[in-house]
Amino acid sequence: PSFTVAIVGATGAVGQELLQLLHQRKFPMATLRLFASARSAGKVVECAGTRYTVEEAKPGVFGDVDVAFFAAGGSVTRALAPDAVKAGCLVIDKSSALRMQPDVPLVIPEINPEQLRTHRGIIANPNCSTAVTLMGLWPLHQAFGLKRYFAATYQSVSGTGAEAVRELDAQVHALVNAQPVVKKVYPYQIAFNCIPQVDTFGSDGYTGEENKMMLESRKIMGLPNLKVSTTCVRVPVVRAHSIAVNAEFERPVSVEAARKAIAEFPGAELVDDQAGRKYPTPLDFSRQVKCGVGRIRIDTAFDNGLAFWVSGDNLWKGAALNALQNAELMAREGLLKPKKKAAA
Ligand code: 11C
Repeated sequence: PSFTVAIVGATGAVGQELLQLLHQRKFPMATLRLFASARSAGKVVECAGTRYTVEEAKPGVFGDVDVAFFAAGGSVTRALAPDAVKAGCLVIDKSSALRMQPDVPLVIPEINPEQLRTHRGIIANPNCSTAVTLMGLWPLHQAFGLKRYFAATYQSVSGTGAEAVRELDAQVHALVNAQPVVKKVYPYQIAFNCIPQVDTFGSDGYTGEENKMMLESRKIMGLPNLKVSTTCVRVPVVRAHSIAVNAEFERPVSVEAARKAIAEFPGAELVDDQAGRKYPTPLDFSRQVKCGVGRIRIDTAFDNGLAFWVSGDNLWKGAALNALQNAELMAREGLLKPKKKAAA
């Protein structure tokens, strides 16, 4: 079957990636409609030789839509997702608004695809740092049984959005030309610096991003009591997040068995060769379907512990690609059905 597909937030960073990926991966589309705020309505966007006119996202537009990808932030999801669900449209949401709601499955298709069968109109997708971390952690959990993990993230500016990418670029240009640096998006200069704050602080001193990594890891892996402590850091990288992870397991570990588990996991690519100085970097794993895992070694501070490094595209596996993979799997398994029968 072919579907009537919508992207809500089509002009944003994640929406633009979705538009490309829907065409590149040949999602079966009868029609594609692009929605954004009233400000962007009327704008023409071209992709794969087709010109799309952006429409205003508002209640009442989802009548003929089979599946809508929401990539416009939490407030738009809260305002419009219930209307889409009422119209019988499946919502695949990239925002953080509904992820922790008990009746909303939060799905990485390589980890908990069975949850796709439990939806009530909305499927949530994880935060980008969580998604990339779990592409290394999940196969190791399968092999050894995860007990707890610590992590530090190295997050690219595209996670903040297109405006932050422009800010990094402008600051680099200013600095190499001995001109004053302008800061708007971040409170500190991001060029040639790193900022140990992603999102706002909670009363426990952890940031929203750090809290999401803990709560979303528990929900996706089905480990409600998992202990997690992370430090999330913004670095002057344009695209792809990296995470240094130290994890403790129930059962004895070995580097060899860990490498095998990673190599066999469909969401990861093992890049781990000390002699050849091979390990994943964000540049190498930008616009890649898999996340790269390397620097696997026995952790010296934990019993049954492993340390590793993972890099993955925050706009792909961390956002648009994961959302699309969920839709692809639902279409393949007959969980997504077109409202209109194709004309004979
Ligand atoms: C960042 N992880 O890199 C954020 C962006 O919960 O989906 C995505 C926020 C989210 O700043």
